[in-house]
Order: sequence, then C-alpha cells, then structure tokens
Amino acid sequence: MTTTDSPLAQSDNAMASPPEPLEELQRGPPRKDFHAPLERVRPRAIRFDSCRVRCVLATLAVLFSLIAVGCGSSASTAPGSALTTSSTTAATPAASPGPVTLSEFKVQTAATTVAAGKVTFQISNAGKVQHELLVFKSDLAPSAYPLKDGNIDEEGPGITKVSDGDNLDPGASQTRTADLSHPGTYLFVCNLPGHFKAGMYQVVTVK
Ligand SMILES: [Cu+2]
Repeated sequence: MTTTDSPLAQSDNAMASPPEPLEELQRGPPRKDFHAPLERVRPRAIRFDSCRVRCVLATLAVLFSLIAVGCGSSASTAPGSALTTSSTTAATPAASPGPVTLSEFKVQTAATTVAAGKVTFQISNAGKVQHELLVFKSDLAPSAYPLKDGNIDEEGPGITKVSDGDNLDPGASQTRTADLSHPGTYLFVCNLPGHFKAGMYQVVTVK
C-alpha cells in the first residue's frame, strides 16, 4: 500500500503546491495599483517613444530611399551595359553598307552600321519600275525630313545630300562611292515621286 500511498502523497503534495501561484495572483491587485501610476506616466513615455520611432523610421526611410536610388542607378547601369554589349555585338561596323538593293518600295542595305570612311558599294534595282539612290546625312528622323510636294526637299534644312546618281532602270546596277567619313545617321533613300512616302528608305549608322 505504500506504493499507492506514496503517489497519492506526491499528488497531494502536487495538489498542495498550486496555492503558491494563487498567492501570487492574490498579490496581484496591489501590483495593479502599483502599475496604475506607471500607466499614467506611460502615455508620455509612449509619445516620446513614438517620436523617437518616427525619427528612426524617417531616418530609415531616407536610408532606404538612398539605397533604392543606389540600386536604381546600379540596376539602370546593368541594362545599359547589357545594351552596350548587345549593340557592340549586333552593330559591329561593316566596311560597306552594300550591296544595296532597290525594289518597290524598299531600300535594303547589306549592313545598317558601317565604319566611317569613303565606301564603295554596288546598287541594283530588283524592282519593276525605275528607282534611284540618294544618301543624306542628318540627325533628323526620316519622318522629320523637310518635304516638298510630299517628297524630300533635297536642299531643305537639317539634311545634307552626300551622294546622288543616275536613276536605275529595272534590272540595272551601278557602283557608287559615297563619303561616309563623318560618324552619324545617314538615310539611304529613293526620292522619285512618292517613293520616300511609300517607305523606300533605310537608315544607316556610321561609326
Ligand atoms: Cu524608288
């Protein structure tokens, strides 16, 4: 029976022990009274703390914005460098823009990025009507070229004609030497009536 008594005794002891926390709970109320003045003080402390928190948050916000700007600039440089690498691979300047093929209503150059210099290339008319090839140097977009009766005003402002030649009959070809020694944007275009408006041009970049 001692074996059964001892667990009971232990359980009795265990049952006897709870009153201690209860006593602590009973001591609680005075503590609440003790906390009461603190609670009156706390709002100020909280206000002070929230002020400090605001200051810290503001500082953090500034820091994060600076970091964001830093990340933004680094992020913008990353695509920039990617663009540089892609442009260098895609736009390795060719020695010549030609051969140049004319048709209704397209100017097709073998290369659209050419190394600066005097270049010689062949032009052929693969179309069924007459065409010509003019070369202009201009910073203007093709859509901004000066017009005269709907065609490019060849002596108009903002463009410089650097190459002209005889019209090409269908099936004809000619060899042309053009001065592309100044880096910039050039327009290879057919300016027979209505052909430029029909989109018969190609932009060539000289580097
Ligand atoms: Cu044409």
